[in-house]
Amino acid sequence: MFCLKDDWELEVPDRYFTLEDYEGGAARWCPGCGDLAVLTAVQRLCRDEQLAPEKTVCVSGIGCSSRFPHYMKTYGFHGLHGRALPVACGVKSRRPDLKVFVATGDGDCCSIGAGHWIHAIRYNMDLVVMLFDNAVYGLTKNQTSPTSPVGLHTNTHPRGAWLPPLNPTAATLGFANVSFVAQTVDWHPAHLHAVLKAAYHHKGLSFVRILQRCPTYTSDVFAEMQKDAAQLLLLTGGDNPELDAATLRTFPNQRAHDSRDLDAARQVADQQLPMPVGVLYRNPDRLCYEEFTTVGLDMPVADKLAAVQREFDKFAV
Ligand SMILES: Cc1ncc(C[n+]2csc(CCOP(=O)(O)OP(=O)(O)O)c2C)c(N)n1
Ligand code: SF4
Repeated sequence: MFCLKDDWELEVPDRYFTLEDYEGGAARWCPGCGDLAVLTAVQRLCRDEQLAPEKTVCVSGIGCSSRFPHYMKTYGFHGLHGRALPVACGVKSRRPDLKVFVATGDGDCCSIGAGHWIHAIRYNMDLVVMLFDNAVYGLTKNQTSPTSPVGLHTNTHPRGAWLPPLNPTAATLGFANVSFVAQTVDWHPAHLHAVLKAAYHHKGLSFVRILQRCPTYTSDVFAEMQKDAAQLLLLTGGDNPELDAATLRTFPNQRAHDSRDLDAARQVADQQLPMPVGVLYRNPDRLCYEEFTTVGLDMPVADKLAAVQREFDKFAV
């Protein structure tokens, strides 16, 4: 047990957690917002994996999607815009026993938080990072984000966005020490749940881009994909989750994909139509930074004090 004194140890009886055990405050997202689907998927995952709520932490930055921790009855940290990842890394570096989920928007992660994004991928701590990509700044009411498509009319670009959008999966696959990259959509609950489950079981940072409906500001961006399943390409085989026959039938386009092949993953990530969904890349052998940051955490206090004293003694005059 980390950071708890022996006499604080709690007697916790065996419990079976139901969905209710993870339901926090009533969600205040707009009707039809894809964030609700992701919330439901994470609550189901926690229930399926029987994660103790007091051993689970949801961390976020600022944005509509970053309201996520309020709606989970777990520990939570609703932090500063762009700073979800350093907070999550901090939690993991001192409490590796906690299960940590990160909710971050395309503005939060790919704009103001981009520097932290690069280094969190490199640290590869055992986190599930969910990028809620609605292609816009939602909370601040409709500004262009790094993933907004060219031509999207926003308050900052009323005549349409000019710049080519950033591709979050392709970018992540270019960062050092990347270990897991997946893509899914909020409107396919079975696939969303299966991908989040695969992400949870991966040891290291699992980066999951979720194409997310924002009916208030970007209702057109994913509309065709929602109507026409042929605009999605289901990746199968390799480290992709096993899907049941009924779910498989909902994807007219499928392709076997070797998720251990980084070059193949980069090629798939560059593809826009049909949009690939599934595990693009997984490397279970990447180094995880918490293996270093947690060394000595379970040392008895007397040994820690003695070690500190030895260090001070080196400077004694
Ligand atoms: C340092 C700082 N800069 C700017 C803001 C204003 N702000 C709050 S949320 C946000 C963008 C939210 O967009 P995104 O991260 O994509 O999340 P969404 O609301 O779309 O889920 C901005 C610019 C802020 N709160 N703090
Ligand atoms: S503005 Fe968009 S992202 Fe924000 S709650 Fe409403 S629908 Fe969801």
